[in-house]
Amino acid sequence: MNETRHRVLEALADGPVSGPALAEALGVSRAAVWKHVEGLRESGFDVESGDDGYRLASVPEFGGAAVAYELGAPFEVEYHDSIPSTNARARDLAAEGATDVVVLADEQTGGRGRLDRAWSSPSGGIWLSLLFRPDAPMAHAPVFTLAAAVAVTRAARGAGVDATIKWPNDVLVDDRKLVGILTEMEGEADRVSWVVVGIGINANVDPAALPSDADPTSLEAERGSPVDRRSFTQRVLEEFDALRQSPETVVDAWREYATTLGRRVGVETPSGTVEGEAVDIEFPGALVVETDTGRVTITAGDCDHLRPV
Ligand code: BT5
Repeated sequence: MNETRHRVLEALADGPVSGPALAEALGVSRAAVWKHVEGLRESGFDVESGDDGYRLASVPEFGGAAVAYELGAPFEVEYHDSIPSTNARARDLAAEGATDVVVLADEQTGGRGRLDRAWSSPSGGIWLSLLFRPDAPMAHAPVFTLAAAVAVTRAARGAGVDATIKWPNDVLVDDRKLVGILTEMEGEADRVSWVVVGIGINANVDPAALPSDADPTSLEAERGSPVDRRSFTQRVLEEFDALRQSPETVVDAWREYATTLGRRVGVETPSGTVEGEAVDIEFPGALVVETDTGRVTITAGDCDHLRPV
């Protein structure tokens, strides 16, 4: 949202305020004020006009302007009603040199998971990708995936949903999948150029409309009522922004919400399956598994929680 529109919006929120008074306060013409008010209405903001001037009556449930309004994190928001994949769009923006942008969509038609798996993204979800350029070596990049999981888990708990994290990137409720995270990046060994953290949140969607093999759930299904997607998204972005600035705190925060630690796991890695008890996580995100033949540290893989033997 441009700076003047943002200031108009803030003034309306404190309103009522008359058009001429607003024009004078912002140093713009009355016609410009009117144009911004119309623009806000087109974005779904309900601006009432009465005898004493304009007043903001309600904020849209979702959308770019809604999420940007009163967002406490320095991300620009690019919103799409429908897009193939927010990660693909964020990668294009990365190639153009952009940073600190969040691409947000109500629906994805070609959502992607890891290893080219499909990610089902019907309307009503929160499908977003964060593009940023951390000052970190490539080897530290996994910490941002953990940070995203912590951020969403906190937002979910704030919305009354008892979310936990399965290593490395699933947010679950009682072993049902609520959120998936896909991190992509580019850079050289000693320096990350950009990171795109894609977060797929089953917000107000019916789990029956999602692939059943993953045993999916949604915020709406867990709460029994829809979640406010605007404030939920803002909370995720604000939590993530704070965590990315102190990566050294992320692993401790992650441990607090982890459901994997202390469980028997089977982790499929490129060099075979590792089975044992998950005992710890190490910076920047490796899982430590106690196997029959000793401790193994795994940096990447697909993790299954197994029944205790
Ligand atoms: C993930 O992959 O969990 C990462 C998903 C990342 C999606 C976000 S949405 C915004 C951004 N834009 C994108 O295009 N992607 C990111 P993975 O661990 O590979 O899990 C994929 C598996 O989860 C699939 O094979 C299905 O079994 C299952 N699945 C698909 N859609 C699901 C959904 N909406 N909820 C729960 N499970 C789902």
